Amino acid sequence: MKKIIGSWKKIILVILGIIVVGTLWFDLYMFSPSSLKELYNSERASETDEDDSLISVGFCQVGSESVWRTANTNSIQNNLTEENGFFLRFANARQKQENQIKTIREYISQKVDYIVLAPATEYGWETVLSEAKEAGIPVIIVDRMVEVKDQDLYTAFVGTNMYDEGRKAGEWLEEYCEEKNITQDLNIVILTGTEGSTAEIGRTKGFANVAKRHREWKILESRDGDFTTTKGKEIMEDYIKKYKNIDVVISQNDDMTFGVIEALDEAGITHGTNGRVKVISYDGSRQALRMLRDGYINADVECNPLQGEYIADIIKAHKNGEPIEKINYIEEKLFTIYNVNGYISSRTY
Ligand code: GYE
Repeated sequence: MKKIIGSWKKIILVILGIIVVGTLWFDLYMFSPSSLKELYNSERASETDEDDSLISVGFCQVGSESVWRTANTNSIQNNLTEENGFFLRFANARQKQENQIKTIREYISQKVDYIVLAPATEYGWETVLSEAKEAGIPVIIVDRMVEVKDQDLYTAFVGTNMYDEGRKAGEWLEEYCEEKNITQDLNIVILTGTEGSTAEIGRTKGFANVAKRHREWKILESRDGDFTTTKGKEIMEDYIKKYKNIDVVISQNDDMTFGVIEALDEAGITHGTNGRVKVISYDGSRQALRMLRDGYINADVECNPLQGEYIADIIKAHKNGEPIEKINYIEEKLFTIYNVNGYISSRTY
């Protein structure tokens, strides 16, 4: 028994010894002049891993909710590169304005040269944009707009005209009805994008303005699908249960449309060129254009996500003191079965 206790004591002593020596060695290593130097250098590196000759840009993206959004992010990241004279910081706000506001404040404290903001919604930007203005940091608004009293809170806007996109969808339906001699009542359901975003506001207003001319167009319901396939499908399933005679579905982006189509297919309802339900979509992604070509979608209003090159040019021009336009709209098309073939193979997203 005594022997066993004796060897336990030895083992404990050895372990304690190892701990003491280990701690001493660790302290000596960590706080030796060379380790301290390394620590200091790595912190410095993250502060200054940008070259002073580069234009530093903090980009605040809405999220990654759609094919369109991914293409938009890629376009900006591929154009605001170091080879092109930029040092780009990127933040994904996961669809939340509060995250965007936090990121803008971080960019201000990091003293970036420019802030690029794709605002989730139109309202609620006055305070944080005033902070950027006070810090002397020009803000370029991209994709969606901000609703602010003082237009000097941003330097320029690069994006698309969402009101026009809505109008184009309405005019397509108008022409389609004329062409097919459809004069009876049309039951329409709408899936809108993120509430309060320019994409939702513009597309809704633009379409409504055309719809005003047609008393026979009955908008049964309009619901927020947040631009995602999952919500698009959920809403369409509800619409199918609720309304027996849907003639037209308007879905404010392709991702929701993919969900709409799944729901229609599962319910055995035909759609598209020769189908029962006419489908109008927005964005013009490659997958949607293929569906249009194959007759599952009737019309797709293009929204161009390839904005990186324009943004890079505007920032450079502004930096060089050249005059720039305040509002810069990118041109876009309307795709139908008649013209879609020419565009699919060159589509990168
Ligand atoms: O249509 C949608 C995306 O703001 C134009 O946002 C953009 C819209 C686009 O998520 O797919």
